[in-house]
Amino acid sequence: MKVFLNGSLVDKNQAKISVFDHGFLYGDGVFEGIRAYGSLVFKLKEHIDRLYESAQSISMKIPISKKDMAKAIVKTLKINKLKDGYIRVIVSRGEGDLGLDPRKCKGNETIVVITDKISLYPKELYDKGMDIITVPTVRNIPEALNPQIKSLNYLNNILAKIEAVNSGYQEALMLDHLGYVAECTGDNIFIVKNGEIYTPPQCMGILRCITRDAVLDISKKLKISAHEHVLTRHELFISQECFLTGTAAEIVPVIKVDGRIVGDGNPGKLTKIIMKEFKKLTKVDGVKYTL
Ligand code: PXG
Repeated sequence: MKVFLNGSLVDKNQAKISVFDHGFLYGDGVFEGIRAYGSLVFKLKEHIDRLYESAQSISMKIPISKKDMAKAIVKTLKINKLKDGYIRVIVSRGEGDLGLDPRKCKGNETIVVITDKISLYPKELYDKGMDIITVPTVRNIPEALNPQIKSLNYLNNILAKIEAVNSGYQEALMLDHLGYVAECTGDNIFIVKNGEIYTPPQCMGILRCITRDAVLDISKKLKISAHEHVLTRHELFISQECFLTGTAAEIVPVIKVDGRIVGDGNPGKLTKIIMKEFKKLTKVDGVKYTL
């Protein structure tokens, strides 16, 4: 497997970065997780735009243009002969010294693109549905570290994941500091009530998510009313359907929240329709390449 590292395609075992890289030392950097489906990089423009926005927000200049970033991603997929796969783009502040000051990195940003196959959850969860649990760790407050920055510092989400796993669950529901529903550790949450869809608004301290936006577009196309609305756990407990969305996760039905059975305990009707429509979208909405 080859990895794109600062302009060169190098063997996975040779793809090394400095221990003084501030991404490693401090989590000072940004990343994206993208998927390719049948030689099409799904929503590539949206992912690249979000990557550059995250960088802008942390005052880091990505030293290549968006166009060259897109080329680097496609090139890495091609050299690894991947038609379907996951793409991880990482841009860190680069090599500096010990000490937080980003000026010490002198514009040495490190750019890495890794591609590989992934499946986030076991296949049967997509057929049978998932059981999730609310964890004590709340989502970062926007005033401290805005969750809209897809930064290399994912400890907030990892702590929540640890709590879910320790309790025997695959995924954690995270609330915001006020107790409202925010998102899961790597996916967004939706519910269905009386044939309408609800998801927490972006201002609730969640990442601006690409699969979430795609699901909102799908509901518009299918003329299903969709609302970005503040949600409490109570709304989740009394919902008729629930599902999670994310690039890595895709769309996963949820059948239990904190021990409360959602709907009839099976993946919901609208959830299944949206899963089908999403699959269709992944075949058309993106940047095509040939191997
Ligand atoms: N919420 C969070 C906190 C995320 O990190 C999503 C939702 C879904 O967003 P998209 O835009 O993908 O629909 C994410 C997605 C990884 C990795 O290792 C990336 C994410 C989550 C988990 C792992 O690449 N990001």
